[in-house]
Amino acid sequence: MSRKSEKPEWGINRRTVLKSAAAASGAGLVGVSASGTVAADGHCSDDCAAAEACETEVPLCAAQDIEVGTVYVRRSGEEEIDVNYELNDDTENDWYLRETHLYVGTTDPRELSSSPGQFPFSKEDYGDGVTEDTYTISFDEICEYELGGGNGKGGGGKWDVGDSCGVAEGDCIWVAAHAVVDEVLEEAPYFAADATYEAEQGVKKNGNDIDEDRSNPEDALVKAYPDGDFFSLGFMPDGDGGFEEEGGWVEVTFDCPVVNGDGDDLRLWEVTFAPYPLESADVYAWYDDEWVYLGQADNSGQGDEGSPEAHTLSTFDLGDPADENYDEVESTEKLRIVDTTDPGPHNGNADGFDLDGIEVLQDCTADETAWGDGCEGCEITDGGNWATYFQYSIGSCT
Ligand SMILES: [Ca+2]
Ligand SMILES: [Ca+2]
Ligand SMILES: [Ca+2]
Repeated sequence: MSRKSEKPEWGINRRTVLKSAAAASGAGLVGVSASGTVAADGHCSDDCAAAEACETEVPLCAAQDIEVGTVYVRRSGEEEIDVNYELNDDTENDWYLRETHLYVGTTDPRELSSSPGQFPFSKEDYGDGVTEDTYTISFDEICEYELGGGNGKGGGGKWDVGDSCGVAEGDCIWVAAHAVVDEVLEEAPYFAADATYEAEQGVKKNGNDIDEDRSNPEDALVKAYPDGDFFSLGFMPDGDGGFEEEGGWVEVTFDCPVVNGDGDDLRLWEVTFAPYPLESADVYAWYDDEWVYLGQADNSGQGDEGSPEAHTLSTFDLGDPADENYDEVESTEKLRIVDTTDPGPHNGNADGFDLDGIEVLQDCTADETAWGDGCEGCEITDGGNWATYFQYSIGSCT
């Protein structure tokens, strides 16, 4: 259904659009933006008072007051329109579309509800996020809606297609353009420099205190060796001349929760001078009010992945949704690393797993809700959930 390519005469040049829109409706124009398109000021009035136009645009607003992009509605063919979400392209703001839900219809959405989940068009499969997306909607897909079962207006009632579908040139349609957008606050990989921590350090195998330059848990956060220090977990005396199975530990609380993204999500950097007996630690992620075991970190992965020779690396995945054993750790804000080194093969000075850095392998992002014309536009429900709409009158474009 590649309608677009069949009708090259409908290709939109914004300057041309402006001219034709102005010629068609003269003084009816409500506002003209610098980019040469018809701005949608006034498009929420009941009589669709704004100019008929090939194209109209409204700002896409996140969190009610952050302009993150633009929503364009344009006639893109003899019997179709495009609704185009376009995020701002600048280095200050690094926003991505995660989901979009779109209402285009002939019924005033105020008679329905503000539930984006009920909108007739939606996409939730943008993967790692996109900065632009377009819905192409034919005139016969633009319908009346009525509120069906559920809790009624504003309360999650279901939207049913009404008696008629189809619009024509000159008709006024209602648009509610919702999106979930996120901003990359910190790009992966990065070290957990801003994490807070708690720790209980063990002792050396010979029972002595661990060296002072290996005893600050803050040194476990950012990989620094050989230019900085690390934290040795140590062995925990059992009071009976031996050691507990679990030794010293550190718990870190991330500034930004670590999400379970594609592939591995966390990497621990440890310091060992090869050759050396095995040192190990169990690693747990906090999720849903409990610790979920992620696996064992150890000092066997030396020199992997371009690390300096004294570093050993262990990577962890918060889980693969495709794996039937998946524990469903969607994200975690805390990590617990507890020593499990067997003291047996070690000499008396051994002090267990030497944690030098906790590296996050997924971007730190912040989700926001966004609406077309959301900054100052017209709300669907008075005093209800924030949700806005605007109107578009299908212009002649010739
Ligand atoms: Ca993962
Ligand atoms: Ca070590
Ligand atoms: Ca360190």
